[in-house]
Amino acid sequence: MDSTVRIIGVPMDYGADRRGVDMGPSAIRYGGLGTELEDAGVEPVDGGDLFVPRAEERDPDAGSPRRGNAKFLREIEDVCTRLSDRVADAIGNGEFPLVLGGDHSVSIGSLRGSSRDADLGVIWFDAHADLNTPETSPSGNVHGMPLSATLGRGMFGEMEWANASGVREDAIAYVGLRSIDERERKRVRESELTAFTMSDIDERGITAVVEDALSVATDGTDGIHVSLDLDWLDPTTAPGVGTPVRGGVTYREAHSALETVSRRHDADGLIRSMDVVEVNPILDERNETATVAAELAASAFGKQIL
Ligand code: 6HN
Ligand code: MN
Ligand code: MN
Ligand code: MN
Repeated sequence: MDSTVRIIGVPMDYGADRRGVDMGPSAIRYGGLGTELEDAGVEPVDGGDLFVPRAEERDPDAGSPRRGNAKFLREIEDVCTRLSDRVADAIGNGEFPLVLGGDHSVSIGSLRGSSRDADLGVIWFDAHADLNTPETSPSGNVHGMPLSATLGRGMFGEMEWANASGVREDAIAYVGLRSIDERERKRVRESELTAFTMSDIDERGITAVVEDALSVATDGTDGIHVSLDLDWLDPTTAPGVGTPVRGGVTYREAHSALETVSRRHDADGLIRSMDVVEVNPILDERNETATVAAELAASAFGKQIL
């Protein structure tokens, strides 16, 4: 794959309780992202980080009560609106935006930007479904809501900045789910979302599952967004995340999954954008999770062993 990868750091932790995920972009860079991408044969261009005001100066409930349970919605709106412009501009310039989180609420901006001029399929590598709304969320943390925001579900229906009209429910595929809230489970079941759980990976193997997910996300779309939440991996491999869940994919399975994405990209050129989120350096061990994040991004861009 020969192209320019535009790195966009988003040091935001407004969407998560465990403070520290705002240091993710820096840690992923220290984890070797630049050289990893060069090894993958792409040209990284680092556009630096978006400005994100410190959470200490802000009131988590400034958006309440009309906006339900969701915390820091105004701040997230501001950051995601600017991010969506950056992502759309990069694509407009023929570049490939690689967004470094930050907590998973940054995907609201990535998806809106990437789907501005396209019908977009989505692959969501995550332990969680991220399908809560301000009404259903048990935590009030927006990182558990980005897909509902994108689809305009619940109160998000009134929030133009969050919605991505170019993303259809039936073009979204989860890979690796294993922690779903009760009301999310109902939503997933009643929806047209495709959900591959860890059990599917156990039974069928990672490659077959990712190939099916790619088929869903490429069906009738102009391209794909890949969202990689590091808590998708098992905490033994990726301990530096705010919401770890036992029983995730191994180091090898994760690489194999992203290599499968890359092969499909080489064949069809369909991957438009990617985000790598939820790396929390405070909870990490010797920057291991950030290093894995950098390596997995490189695998998605075609880094080969031989
Ligand atoms: N993430 N379902 C839980 C919640 O608070 O809504 C956890 C969400 C985790 C979100 O890891 O991106
Ligand atoms: Mn997530
Ligand atoms: Mn998660
Ligand atoms: Mn369909």
